[in-house]
Parts: sequence; C-alpha cells; structure tokens
Amino acid sequence: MAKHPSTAPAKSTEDTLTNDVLEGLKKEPKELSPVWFYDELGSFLFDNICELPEYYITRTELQIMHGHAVEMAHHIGPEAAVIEFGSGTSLKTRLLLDRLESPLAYVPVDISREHLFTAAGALAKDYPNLHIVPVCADFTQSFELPQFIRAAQRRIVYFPGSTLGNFARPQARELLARMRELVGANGAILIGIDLRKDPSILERAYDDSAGVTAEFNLNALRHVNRELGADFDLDAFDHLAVWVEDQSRIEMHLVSKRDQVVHLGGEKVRFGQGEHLRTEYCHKYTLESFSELAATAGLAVKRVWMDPNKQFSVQLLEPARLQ
Ligand code: AVJ
Repeated sequence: MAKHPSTAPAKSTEDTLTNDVLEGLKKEPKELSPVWFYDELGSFLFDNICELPEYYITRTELQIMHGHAVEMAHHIGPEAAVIEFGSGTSLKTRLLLDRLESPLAYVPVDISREHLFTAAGALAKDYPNLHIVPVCADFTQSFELPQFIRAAQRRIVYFPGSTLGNFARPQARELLARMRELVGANGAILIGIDLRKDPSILERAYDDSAGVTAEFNLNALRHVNRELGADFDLDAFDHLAVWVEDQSRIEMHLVSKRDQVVHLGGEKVRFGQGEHLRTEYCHKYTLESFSELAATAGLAVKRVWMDPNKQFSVQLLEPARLQ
C-alpha cells in the first residue's frame, strides 16, 4: 500500500519549533506566537470569526474594497505585479485584481505550501490570463522574487486584513521596510489597517458571545499538543481579550484556571493559578500613529480609504522621496 507522505515536521524542524515555544513560555509574562492558531481547525475557526456580528474587521474592509477598488486600481496603474503577503483565497484580492488594468502577475507569498497552492489553483481557474507565481516563504524574513517579477512596470505589495497589527512596533517597522525594498523606488504598498475605536467594541470583537474566538485562542494549545507532543489541558485555561491603552492594542491571553504543570520537549512548564499566557497582539492605529510608523520605514501615506464610520482603513503607501 502506498504510504502517505508525513505532514509532521522533520525532527530538526520540530526541535527548533519546540525551542521557540519553550523560549516564549520562559518569558515573563509567558508568550506563545499567534502562528499556532492556524492549523486546519484554526483556519476554519478564523473563517467563522470573520462572519461574526461583533467582528467588524473583515466585513468593513470588504465594504471599503467594494466602494473604492476602482480608485485604488487607478492609483496603482497598468501592468502591475501584485505581491500578496499571505495567500489570497479571499474576496478582497479578487476585488483588487478585477479592477486592475492588465495586471502582469499575482504573487502570493505564504509559509504554508498547502494554502498557497489551494489559493493559487482557485485563482488560476478564474484568471486564465494572469501569471500566478506562488512563492513559499516566511514573509517576516527576506525572500527572493522570481526574476521576471522584478521586470514588471510596477511592483505592489498587497497586505490586507490588518495583519500588520499582530506585530509589535519594531517588527512592524521592519516588515514595512522589507516591503518597501521589495517593491523598489517606484513601487507601492496597499495595506489594511484597523483603526482605534471605543475599547468596548474592540473587546467584543475579540471575545464574541458565541465563543468562537475563545475556541480559536485555545486551539493554539491543541496545535502545540499535536505538533510538538505537549500536554496542555484545554479545559484548564480561560480565554481573555483585553485592551491595553498605553500600547493601543488588544491582547489575547489564555489564563490558567489552576496551578498546573505542562510537559513539552522533556521540560516542565509551571503555570500558577491566574497566570497569563499572551497569544496575540492586535495593534490599533490612528491615521497619525500609522503614518508616523510608515515614515520610520521610509514610507509616505499617499491615499487613505475608509468606511463611513472610520472603523477601518485601506492605505496606499509609497517610498518617501529623500529630501
Ligand atoms: C487575522 C490578525 C487580522 O488580529 O483581528 C481575529 C486575528 N485574532 N480574532 C485580528 C484574530 C482574533 C486577526 N488577524
């Protein structure tokens, strides 16, 4: 019988991942990277989050794309190569591609080969004239573009979803700077940025009444258990979403319900009752604070599109001209 190729990470990769996770668990407060949310179940839960009445983000960004993608496309111009950070299964990407004038290529960049090829395959079917060039890479590290993409009229990075909000300021700046380098002097970045608003709206968006976000948060532990052989007890943690005013961000935490010991990679990790494990940052910007951040990465805000209630923004950034 044919053996299925293993989807488990190679031993050395697993050791690296285990060390990364252990390093976070030794911090004060304890931390776990949000990448652990996204296994198959996590991606499914996230899709469900996007449909929740409290989670305004996806719906609002789509509304902005529906209303303004024509204008965005006009600013971008013809024969652009669109490089998306993350793989575009989403409607947002299609709204942009549909409005662009003879786009040259679409380059989704994703660390998950599976996501990448599913997304690329679906788009290839609907856009037979578009060069679709998937790149399997971790976009938080530098990576190479295929040579012919470098030759396009204009290179554009598309980074929807307010995913930049997951990064602390120094990492966000680094990521923006890398995008600027990737698109070059006449390129541009089209990025979705969630805006500051009443904290009670934000806390509800990250702690919905149906409990989907709680399940999504806990799933990070399930994922670590399966992938790295840990023994987190999912029933022994509570979901928490808190607004941290001085950092202008929502933080998702898991709070230990009791004193407990978790085993991982031959080590014991102790949790006290009420101890917090931080699993995600979701920074919320004002137009001013985001434009300041962009400036530190050598980028200028050229255009901002918002919904009528100014809940969310899609912003066009270009390399700032040196004086
Ligand atoms: C996918 C990073 C945009 O920060 O709103 C949703 C992830 N976390 N609910 C966000 C998320 C909890 C989401 N991003």
